[in-house]
Amino acid sequence: MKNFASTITFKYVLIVFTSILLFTASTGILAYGKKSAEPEQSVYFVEPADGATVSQEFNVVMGLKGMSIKPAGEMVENTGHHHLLINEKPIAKGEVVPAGSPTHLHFGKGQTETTVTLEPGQHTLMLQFADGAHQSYGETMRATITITVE
Ligand SMILES: [Cu+2]
Repeated sequence: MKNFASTITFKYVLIVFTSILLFTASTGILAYGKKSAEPEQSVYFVEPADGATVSQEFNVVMGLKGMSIKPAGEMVENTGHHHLLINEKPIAKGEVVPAGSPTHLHFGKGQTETTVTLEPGQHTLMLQFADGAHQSYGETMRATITITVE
């Protein structure tokens, strides 16, 4: 009788334990899936890669997801153009990306590629997408990398 009872108890504990394990695992997988989901709208560097070492003259290829490119001047929702900020601070959402600055490059014609020449050393490159009036879309449409120029 004692053995029978302990067998039942053991089975019960096993079932409860397995259930908890499965539940934890499934919620864990769900939470992980949510966390790793990429934002629907973003900009990114196709080239160069973060941490890359490049020669003084190098190509920059700008990627865009979830919005479309439109030359500057026209204000259409979810459209805009790229900006490349070299060793600059981020531009807050709604603020205008400065014009006529050698470190704030506008791609107002809708370009997605450019060639940059920099002095040797470490540099920060920041992509900032902005609307037809050059107003920053803020952090969600920004990407930053660090490169070494040799
Ligand atoms: Cu602009």
